[in-house]
Amino acid sequence: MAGSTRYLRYILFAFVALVVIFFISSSSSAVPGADHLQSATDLLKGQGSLWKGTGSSSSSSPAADDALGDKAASDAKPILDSGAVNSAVPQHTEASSAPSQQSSSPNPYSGSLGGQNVLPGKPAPGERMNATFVTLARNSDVWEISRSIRQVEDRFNHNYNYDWVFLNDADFDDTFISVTTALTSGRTRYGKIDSEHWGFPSFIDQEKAKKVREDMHERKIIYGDSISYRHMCRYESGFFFRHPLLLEYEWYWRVEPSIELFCDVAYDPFKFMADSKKKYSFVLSLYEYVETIPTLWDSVKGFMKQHPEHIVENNSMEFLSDDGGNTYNHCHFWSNFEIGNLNWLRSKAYVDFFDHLDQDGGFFYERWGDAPVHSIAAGLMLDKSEIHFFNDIAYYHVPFTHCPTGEQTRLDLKCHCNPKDNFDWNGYSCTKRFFEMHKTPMPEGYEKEQ
Ligand SMILES: Nc1nc2c(ncn2[C@@H]2O[C@H](COP(=O)(O)OP(=O)(O)O)[C@@H](O)[C@H]2O)c(=O)[nH]1
Ligand SMILES: [Mg+2]
Repeated sequence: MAGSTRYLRYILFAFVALVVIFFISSSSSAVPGADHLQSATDLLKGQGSLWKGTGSSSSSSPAADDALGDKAASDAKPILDSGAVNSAVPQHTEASSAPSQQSSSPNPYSGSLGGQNVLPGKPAPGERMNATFVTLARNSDVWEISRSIRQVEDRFNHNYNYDWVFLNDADFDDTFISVTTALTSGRTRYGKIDSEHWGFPSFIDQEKAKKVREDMHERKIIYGDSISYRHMCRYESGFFFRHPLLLEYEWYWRVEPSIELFCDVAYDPFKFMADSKKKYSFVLSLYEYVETIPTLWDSVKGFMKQHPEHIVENNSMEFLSDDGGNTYNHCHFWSNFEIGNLNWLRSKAYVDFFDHLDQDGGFFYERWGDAPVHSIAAGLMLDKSEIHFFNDIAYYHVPFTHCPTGEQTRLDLKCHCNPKDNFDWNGYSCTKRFFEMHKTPMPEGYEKEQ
């Protein structure tokens, strides 16, 4: 009897245990959030179908498909199916982020700027000048010019959104166009150079020009043997401002590949130029490599004789010559940076000047650079008050740096250049002469940088 009672007790205990287990499992759906709980297998399956749509490695792995045991997963589209990614994202967001409905850090700029390329920052108030950046470049310059654009945009143009005109003697390719368009905040425009403006003029003696290149090659003169470099110098000297795309603008800012801007540009230099009646500007000046321009000054003197009407009275001859114009001291403004007035370059005076030099053939029989050509033109045909030195635009083009003189300026403009690298007060710079000519005091702190 005792044995059967014990059996009965065991049966009763087992029955109660079954009832309790049943009760717990059926009531678990009432646990808050239980609808969203997934087993590890469910989670893996979910991720598997997401991976399926976004990468080739998982979809090409039969082992992974088998492990998931999910037909739908193995049927998913192979690669880069953005629909699959996007449709999965909201589920994930819903499931995990109810509290983030109250966003703790709204983007203050969203919706306020319109254009998709606009970098964070409010557009600066005020009018815009009829101005553009201009870059002459080859397709192969794309990554070097990208670095320059990013710096110009970060330090200045994301607040101003000026246009950017790119010029090339060949067609720009898709990569160049898409990368540069993505980096700029203003309109980008791409122009091909007319072959008439990029080539040998008919009056050039090809044999003579070839001999010059061979000779310069032997003498190891930089770019001495290059034909394309000569076309580039001639184009920048006499034609870029006449390109149909540039005819629409009054002001330009030239930007070359691989330059750096070290400080914020906290105002609109185009507007500054217009308001203060400037026509040409520079940040670095230096002495030209004599071997590249042995007869340039002879040609300039010929022009002065032929066109005395173009030489202004209050000119900068003192900057260009130490003997009243008899000889050239080789000082020039470095033209890889320029902010200037296109109407001045398109004026009869400048075009007469360029034509005169061009006829003398020195772009091909020597290796005249656009920097001395622009500088001499500005020095003789602009009033000296129309040429501006931008101390506050900090700039680098290999191998020289202009880092603003004056500690407070550098701090105010968040500069990241080392003032010790500033070239301005070095013996090879002509900037001191520019200050002496204007009889203006050197910027504060210049002695410490000599
Ligand atoms: N389209 C084109 N641009 C050129 C050519 N050669 C030079 N450039 C551009 O002209 C400018 C000056 O050339 P760069 O190589 O920087 O000369 P450097 O600064 O004097 O050493 C740069 O903006 C170059 O991208 C060329 O053959 N074709
Ligand atoms: Mg350059």
